[in-house]
Amino acid sequence: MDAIMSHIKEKDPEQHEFHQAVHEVVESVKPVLDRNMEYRQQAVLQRVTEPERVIMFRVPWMDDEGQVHVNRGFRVEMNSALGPYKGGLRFHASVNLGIMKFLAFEQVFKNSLTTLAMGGGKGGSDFDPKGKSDNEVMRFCQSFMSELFRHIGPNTDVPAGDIGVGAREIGYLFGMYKKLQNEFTGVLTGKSLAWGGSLIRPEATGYGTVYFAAEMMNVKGETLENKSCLVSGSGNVAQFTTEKIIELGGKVLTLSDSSGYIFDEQGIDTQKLEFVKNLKNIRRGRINEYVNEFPEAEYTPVDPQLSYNPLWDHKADCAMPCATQNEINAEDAEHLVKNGVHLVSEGANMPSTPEAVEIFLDHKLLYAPGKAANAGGVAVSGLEMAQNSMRLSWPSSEVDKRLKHIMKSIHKTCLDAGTEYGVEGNYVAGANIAGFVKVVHAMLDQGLV
Ligand code: NDP
Ligand code: 2IT
Repeated sequence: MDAIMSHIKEKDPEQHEFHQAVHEVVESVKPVLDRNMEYRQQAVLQRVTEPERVIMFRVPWMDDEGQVHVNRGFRVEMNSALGPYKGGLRFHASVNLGIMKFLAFEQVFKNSLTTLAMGGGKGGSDFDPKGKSDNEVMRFCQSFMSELFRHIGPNTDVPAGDIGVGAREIGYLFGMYKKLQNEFTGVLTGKSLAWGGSLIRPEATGYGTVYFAAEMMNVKGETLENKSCLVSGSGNVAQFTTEKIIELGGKVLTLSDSSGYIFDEQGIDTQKLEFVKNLKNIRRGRINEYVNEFPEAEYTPVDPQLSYNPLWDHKADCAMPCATQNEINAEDAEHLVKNGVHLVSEGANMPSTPEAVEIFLDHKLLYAPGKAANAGGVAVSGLEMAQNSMRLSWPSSEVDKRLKHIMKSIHKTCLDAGTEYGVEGNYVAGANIAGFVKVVHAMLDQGLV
């Protein structure tokens, strides 16, 4: 195990997020390797940590003033043992190869847990959509797809959204793919309803994160009713996490963006959430505008001098981080524990640092890692692919029923794997083991390819 980690670090010393994600999985699956001595000879760890293919390309585009810009595009096709590569595209200034590889790596095991036939991949660009006009975003998406189209396809690689890629971007990307390929197919998920999208896909990640939390509570004979929750982010995942918590009788106290966070002691109700959706999805504004509309709430801007995020320092029952990686550090985790939080369900990918995770596990919190808790999004993407193949669409009640069923089954799979390998109640180890075992079996069945 140590040899694997040092090999990966030596090869790509700057890919810290990738090292972090691999380290966690390698730690969890030690007992699996101990039970299956042939895995060493088969070099399964080396094989799952090396992407099958990495595509990196230039994305030139012109802004509204005629100025040309160049961004870098990526698609990491990590593992196709269980199906076509599947995973989102992220447009954010921080995107680099290490972040793409960590996300693609997590995606492999997450997709494995969904029970659907999907391999894992991830892509994106260091393009920053903030402050760009619709036309600039369209030209960027078209340029991005003019290279990506030759690498993807409904049975090869099926991208979707992630940070900075929502319905608008998926529309522009799909339009360009269709033009270049002269084919109308389900090559992307998260499409609009009128042209191949699935009902409940926009809601799925957030809803699934809350369904998973409800399952964990159920084991302890609890429900989300009257529970107060700290939610971070204010994008797709945060909005629908909030919506489902409200529906189940809980109370959401916070939302954030990269500039700061709002704290609303009275709770963000349906009407306030509608304001946030309009603010973020249509007007593309900042979360601080919330307090102009609802003066009972407080806004706190990000203070770069602080070593912790004050959002996590409020009394509450639950925390659902829905913004980005490593947004909860050890100090934040200590604050959560001190404030009475006893459940953490991750809507974002790898939002807790390894030190924070250790604190959650030491204090026996109900802690669900992103690859289990946020799998509802990609699961409904899988259902969108199924509907596209059949050229029909299911009603929302049907998709939601399947989503609930999938989240319930992921929860059980994690618990069962934990029990089987002597780490009862540890959802991190459970998710990693169950996700890994299925992928490795498929890889070994398919020979050395
Ligand atoms: P959105 O772009 O819709 O929203 C992202 C939110 O997180 C925004 O509020 C954004 O603030 C904030 N944010 C992003 N980057 C940072 C940063 N570096 N520091 C602080 N805040 C940040 O993305 P999603 O809601 O789709 O994604 C949120 C998380 O959920 C990500 O980790 C993503 O990988 C994960 N996820 C998403 C799925 C999906 O289906 N969309 C599925 C599974 C996981 P700002 O506006 O200031 O950038
Ligand atoms: O991280 C994720 O699971 C996503 N961004 C969704 C991927 C997908 O293919 O729907």
